[in-house]
Amino acid sequence: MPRSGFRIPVARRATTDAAPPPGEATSHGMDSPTRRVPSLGTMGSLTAPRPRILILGGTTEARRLAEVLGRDPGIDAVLSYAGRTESPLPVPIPWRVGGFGGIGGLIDYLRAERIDRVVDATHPFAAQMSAHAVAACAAVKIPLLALERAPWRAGEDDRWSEVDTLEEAADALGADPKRVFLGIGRLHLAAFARNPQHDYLVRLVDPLREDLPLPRVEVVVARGPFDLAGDRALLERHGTEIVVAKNAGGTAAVAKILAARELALPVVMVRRPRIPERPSVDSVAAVMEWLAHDDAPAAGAADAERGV
Ligand code: 3Y8
Ligand code: NAP
Repeated sequence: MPRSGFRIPVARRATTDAAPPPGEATSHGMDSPTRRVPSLGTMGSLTAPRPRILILGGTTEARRLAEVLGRDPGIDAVLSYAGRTESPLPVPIPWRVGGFGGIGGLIDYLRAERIDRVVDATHPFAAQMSAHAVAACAAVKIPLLALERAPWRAGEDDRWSEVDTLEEAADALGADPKRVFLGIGRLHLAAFARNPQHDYLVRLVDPLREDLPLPRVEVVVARGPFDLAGDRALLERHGTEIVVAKNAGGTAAVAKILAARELALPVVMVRRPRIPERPSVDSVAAVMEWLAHDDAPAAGAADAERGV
């Protein structure tokens, strides 16, 4: 078992409130007007130009960063969603939804919006977006910093088997029919169609818009963050015998792992995909520290690049 990473709190024997603290998704950011702007350019500025930051979002950490930046008049920031869900939660800074159009599209966006720095606060499994950010920031010569949480690591009471892909996770379920909780979302459910004999419980952010490739499936529609009591009740109600999860890290999705531990259920844990090297931190405070210093590499090249 890997020794690094975020140690999942070991709950006391009795069911405790060891569930992760509720996420901040419902914090004051929720009541801010939705401000989807196509361009930071409309922000304008009567004073010296403020640094322009692109946050690649879609996680609790990205939200927390947006909430801090929303209170900082000295920085222009925009948060970006891919548009994977029907109604992404608003954040208290300008935000955009949709892909950029590959690495080239991201380069064009960075130049057109005169972005000075990028914070990649996407999910550890959003490997393509992160790889594109590395390539585009190198091409435009602007600093990139990743904000990412440490991976979970198993405790002595955990019964994990680790795999590298969703396909391997499907194979790890074995042939005998089982009751399986797939806590992996929607995008990779097709990998489990090879094992139709199991009774699946899946949890989706949005109601179903198409048939799932699984003949025996129950769907729960819920957006995290999740808590231990809720996930334990869900697994007990379903009679889950095995849990499949991605090693997302953080607190918002750990409840199913803690519930599996309490119920002594095996977990098939999908390791994180590889992401190209880039500087990274694991806290909003560290990002703010990085933003406060202009010694990040290549800013000068970026100016030359933009002919300013
Ligand atoms: C669109 C933005 C916030 C961020 C909240 C975090 C926590 C709750 C837990 C389970 C696991 C899963 C899934 C999950 C969690 C946070 C975070 C997180 C896991 C939203 C969001 C977007 C997405 C995309 C969505 C994926 C799916 C994955 C559901 C918003 C709610 C399973 C990841 O239907 C789909 O297409 C869903 C796609 C990528 C993975 C998959 O393969 O299906 N997230 N999730 C983002 C965008 O468009 O850019 O709608 O508001 C964000 C969050 N989901 O603002 O507080 O920080 O991780 N997201 C996993 O961990 O395996 C649920 O059910 O136990
Ligand atoms: P991915 O596979 O790494 O990226 C696929 C493509 O989606 C990217 O090349 C890009 O399209 C677009 N994209 C991804 N993230 C984007 C963003 N934040 N803003 C604009 N475009 C984005 O991504 P993914 O795994 O599908 O994740 C999509 C989003 O869901 C991300 O915001 C991520 O943080 C969030 N999320 C993902 C997971 C997960 O399990 N994968 C979990 C929680 C949250 P172009 O090439 O056209 O630019």
